[in-house]
Amino acid sequence: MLTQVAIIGAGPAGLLLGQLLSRAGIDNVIIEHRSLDHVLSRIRAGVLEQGMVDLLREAGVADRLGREGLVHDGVGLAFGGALHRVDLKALTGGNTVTVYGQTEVTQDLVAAREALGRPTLYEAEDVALHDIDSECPRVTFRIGGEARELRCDVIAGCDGFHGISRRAIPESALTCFERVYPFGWLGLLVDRPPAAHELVYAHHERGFALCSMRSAERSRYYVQVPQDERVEAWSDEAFFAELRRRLPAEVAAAVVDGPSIEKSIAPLRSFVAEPMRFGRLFLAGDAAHIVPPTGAKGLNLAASDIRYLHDALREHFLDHSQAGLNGYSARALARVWKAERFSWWMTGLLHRFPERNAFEQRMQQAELDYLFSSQAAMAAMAENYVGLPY
Ligand code: RFL
Ligand code: PHB
Repeated sequence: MLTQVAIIGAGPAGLLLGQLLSRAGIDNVIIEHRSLDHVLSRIRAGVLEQGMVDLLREAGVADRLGREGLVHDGVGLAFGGALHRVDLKALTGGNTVTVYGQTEVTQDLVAAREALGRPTLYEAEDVALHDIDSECPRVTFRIGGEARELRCDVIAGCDGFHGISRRAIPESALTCFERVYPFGWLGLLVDRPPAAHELVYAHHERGFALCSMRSAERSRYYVQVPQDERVEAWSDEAFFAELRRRLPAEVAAAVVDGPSIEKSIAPLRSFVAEPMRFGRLFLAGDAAHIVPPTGAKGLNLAASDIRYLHDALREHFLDHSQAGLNGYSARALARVWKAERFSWWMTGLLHRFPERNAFEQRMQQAELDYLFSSQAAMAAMAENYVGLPY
């Protein structure tokens, strides 16, 4: 099998790249090690920056997003028993975010790819990259026990944090930066109306909590839990009781209980691998970097990587220029590090850190107080939350 771009991974990064390339007439094949059902049922992110919405529109996959996405002009921050509002739109000169589940983005991208008749090879086992520092890289894998090979010009490593692409780069050619947080997020999805019209991020002495949503009828809630917590230890009742304890009274009273349709724990990590290229292999999305979910940046960073990688691949295949590919890593990383900083800052601001001493806790308190006493501080938070320009 032969193609121009072999894409490893059918997450949002791989699918979006495939869609943009296909529309530009650049041949591509996606290789995914899970089943289509698994890919379509993963519950993850929910908040899209305007830049990502615009990119999905350019990719021709934003019709349902336009109908069903919820545009939010502001976001709530709760601490000390009170709810404060950051007016994103007013503070950024008109920018907003859109609430639309990653699950829906993935469904729309899969449907668009099927409509174009482009190949995605699901349930691929033993995926391995070869000759990535040559002009003729190859991908080998097995499907249903049968050995297969895909020859290509370029490989896009879009296979997430646990994928094989980053690991195919020699250790000596990669520098990794990492911070693992001593807690995770226990998330619950429920078919009940959200507690508030906008998201509420809450700092409480018992730990962080977040009220989010997928639609006017479906809510997504999170509570901070210790790193080694097991999801089986949490009944739905226990979850809702803990969530309410961490919210201001008026928000807690508006939470509507119901049976969970999904409940899982996500660890929190900051991670960056530099550079995002080795030879003909280009990393994008979670394969190259991870942010803690507090700033809602992970999916959006995957989208900005794909914006840059797609532009570079167009230059390579259509204009026969290497400049874009040569500049890809530096261009992507400049935006990645700023989102890493924001996610790290927001995580530090809102969580309970068991190791923080009394002085550090007062510093955290002072930073929260300062945020809501200063237009400049709030504007800095707002401009990062809606997403820095591409
Ligand atoms: P993905 O989504 O992990 O997709 C990678 C794909 O590669 C496949 N794969 C392989 N395929 C072939 N061969 C192999 N060896 C392979 N190994 C893996 C996988 O099966 C998968 O299909 O990475 P991608 O595309 O880079 O997308 C990144 C986003 O998924 C991620 O950043 C976000 O979900 C992070 N995130 C959030 N981001 C936001 O922007 N806003 C949010 O509100 C937000 N909330 C979240 C989040 C992530 C969470 N979890 C569970 C980690 C909330 C949570 C709870
Ligand atoms: C979500 O709805 O899943 C969500 C929203 C905001 C975040 C993280 C996750 O910061």
